[in-house]
Amino acid sequence: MYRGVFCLIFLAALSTSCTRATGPLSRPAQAFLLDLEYRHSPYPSDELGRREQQCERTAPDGLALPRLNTNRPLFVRWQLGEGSPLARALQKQTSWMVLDQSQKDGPYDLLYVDRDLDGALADESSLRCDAEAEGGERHFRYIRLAAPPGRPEAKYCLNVHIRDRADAKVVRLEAACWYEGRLALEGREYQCVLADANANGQFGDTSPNPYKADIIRIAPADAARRPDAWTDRTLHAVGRCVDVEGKLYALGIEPDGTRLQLTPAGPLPLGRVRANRAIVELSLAGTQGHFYCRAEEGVIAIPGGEYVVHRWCMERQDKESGRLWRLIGGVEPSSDAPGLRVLVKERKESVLDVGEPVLALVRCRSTGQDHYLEHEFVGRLGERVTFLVDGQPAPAPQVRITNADASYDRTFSLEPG
Ligand SMILES: [Ca+2]
Ligand SMILES: [Ca+2]
Repeated sequence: MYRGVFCLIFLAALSTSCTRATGPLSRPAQAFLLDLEYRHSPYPSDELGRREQQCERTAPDGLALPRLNTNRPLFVRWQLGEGSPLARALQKQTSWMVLDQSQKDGPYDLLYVDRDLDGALADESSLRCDAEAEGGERHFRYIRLAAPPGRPEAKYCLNVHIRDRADAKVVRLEAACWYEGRLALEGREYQCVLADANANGQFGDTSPNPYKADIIRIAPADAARRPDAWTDRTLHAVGRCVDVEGKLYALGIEPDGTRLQLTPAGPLPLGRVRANRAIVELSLAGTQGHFYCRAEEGVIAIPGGEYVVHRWCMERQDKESGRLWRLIGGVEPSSDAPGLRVLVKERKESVLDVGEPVLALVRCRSTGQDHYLEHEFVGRLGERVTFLVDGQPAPAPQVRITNADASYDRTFSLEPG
């Protein structure tokens, strides 16, 4: 089995530590404004993000509970952003959920959510999980919170997934809603999608760890709806600035997600990052923004700040065939270890040690008479690496297995999947 990883999306994380991108918007004369519309789906795109956290065994003081079947309920703390309309309606930043069992010693298949945002669970009816469990997870999808009277902005859609193992009771909270709209920007139309990737009910969060930030996609309106994750340059962890086709804009986002503002940024003081000479592109993300930079001789210029490496790309042309090989490394997101950090000082040069050598790892797993081979390419930081040839996935690697007297000699193709 070939365990290739073709996904470089930013996944949001355990912690809710984040900072706001902006306060309420004030409009400079040259700003581009966009009103965004609310969208929701029980099956949101992966890029909308999610966060994982442990369940808790005890209820907070004063939480009004429904009548539960189980005497071992699990509690889920949903930490909301300070500027979230949900927190304003609730008048506090923590909303609670409780998981129940319909049958003694059965799975946690019932969930109570404070859908009317009154701070109580006693008035809520139970939600039952989907019949199908996948990958050891049970799913409560499309939980729609009802905006209280007078607070139409306090609407939200949430998916809750529970991994219910003996050793771990973990929930994954996932925004099942987002905001989007069309933006005319200097003669061109763009599709904007704004996601609450850290699932805290608030839009426009930045973070030093971009995997805990929210996400914005600004793509030409005629671009593919789901671009290839390895080569996409339209998806950005939210930061102070956003790069739209080479031009920098200061980014403003209303915390309720309804409005976006882009203001042309003046010249920003830049620093340089020097990487391997074969690096042709570096993608770095931090509170300043998330930038996809073309490199010259392995060097990029980028606004000063602290960044996390999101992706790097090397290119090499086959002299005989003329085919262009691209080697792309993506740093896997993780909750508290976002990967390699690089500090960029204005008018100074930093060194970033990424690129070759790349290791081809093969693991063998046996279950009785069946043997499974898992393979992946890994960079020097442990990042996942993929190969493209003329823009297409490279042919699957092969493994030849033989024994001492060659009575067994077979070659396997390690296809993805
Ligand atoms: Ca309630
Ligand atoms: Ca958020």
